Amino acid sequence: MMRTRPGGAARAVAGRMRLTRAPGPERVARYARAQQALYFAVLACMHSRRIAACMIKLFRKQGPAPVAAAATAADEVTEASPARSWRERLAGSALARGLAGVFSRHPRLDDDLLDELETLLLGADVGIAATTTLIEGLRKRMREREFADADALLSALRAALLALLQPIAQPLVIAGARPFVVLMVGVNGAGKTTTIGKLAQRYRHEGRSVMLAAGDTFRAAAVEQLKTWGERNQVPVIAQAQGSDSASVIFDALQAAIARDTEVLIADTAGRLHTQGGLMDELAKIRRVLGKRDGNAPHEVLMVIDGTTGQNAISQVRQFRDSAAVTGLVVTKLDGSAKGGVVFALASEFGLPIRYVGLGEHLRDLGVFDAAAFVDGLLPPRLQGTA
Ligand SMILES: Nc1nc2c(ncn2[C@@H]2O[C@H](COP(=O)(O)OP(=O)(O)OP(=O)(O)O)[C@@H](O)[C@H]2O)c(=O)[nH]1
Ligand SMILES: [Mg+2]
Repeated sequence: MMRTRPGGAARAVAGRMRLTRAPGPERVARYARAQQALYFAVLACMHSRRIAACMIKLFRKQGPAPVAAAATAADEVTEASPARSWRERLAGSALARGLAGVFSRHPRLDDDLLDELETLLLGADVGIAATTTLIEGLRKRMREREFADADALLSALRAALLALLQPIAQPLVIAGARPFVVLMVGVNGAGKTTTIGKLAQRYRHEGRSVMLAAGDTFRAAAVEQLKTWGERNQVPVIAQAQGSDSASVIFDALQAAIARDTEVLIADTAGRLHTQGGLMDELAKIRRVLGKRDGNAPHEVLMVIDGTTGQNAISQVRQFRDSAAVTGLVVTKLDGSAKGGVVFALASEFGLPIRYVGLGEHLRDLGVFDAAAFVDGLLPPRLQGTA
């Protein structure tokens, strides 16, 4: 356990700042680590010294960032394996692996267990606010001798994680409008178009009529990509040439969906950085244009978030929420190298519903977000269902 003494964090940083006389590449790596340590020492002033100590401990363990990402678990997802459990799919996440490690290294209830847990949650993108609430709650109850052993603490952790997620596990209900218009937004490569393909299949299986709008007119291959998903699901795709006005494509699709009495219209949009003001305004224009035909459209604005993004997801959601009036979230790629904790950070920060999660690249790899399945998929098996 890293006990905090006066000036302990500052001393740790100072130790990491001794950079002279190291060979070139090593010096660069040490400099990067020292910068990280310094950053978290500043955080220490802003928040609490104990959190900063955890951060420093974390980066000592991690060392420099790996140069290349490891292969994702999605590589294993095939037609033959559609029924893999949440646990199997989440097994690769840093949070699942870390939780298993912490509780096997600390079978006994003590401060070290809580300290390691705190370090793990911070490192797995759970975020400072949610981590502090979770750990302080558990620490208080431990001091009050509420837990008989580490298993009891694990049960309490499960309950606390569930309490954080349950309010935002609100499935998307397709009702109240026909066509029900879903507008997909998010940064580049988050998984919008793939998620549209998965949603189209899901809604088709529910017996609904579906239409897609190729509102990503920016990228040459985007229209073709959506048409491929349309063919696979046997749903029509309304598209225009690359470079045409996105709002007008989506408006045309709404007209067509009304004319054909289609139940669900899902509109793709080009990926954009949340910092690109002009492109964010385009989303507002799409909303305005749709509103001319149906004052309530879009009925759902789904923001797709790449689960491997880490804490940057928070600023992305903040910007999209304000510019595009996001009503629900989809977190993708939780099957791969995602740390997993970002789901808790999003829940604690925004309270926006998480509608679906992407658990692989296959059409069937989209789950309605289930708070209990998600938490149990991350926690060590011995705890499942005990809370
Ligand atoms: N492992 C995994 N990969 C995913 C998941 N969802 C999407 N992908 C992959 O992420 C990559 C990008 O997906 P797209 O659907 O093209 O992302 P996009 O947001 O439409 O990208 P742009 O149109 O460029 O903004 C593709 O290689 C997908 O196969 C998921 O849940 N798990
Ligand atoms: Mg796309």
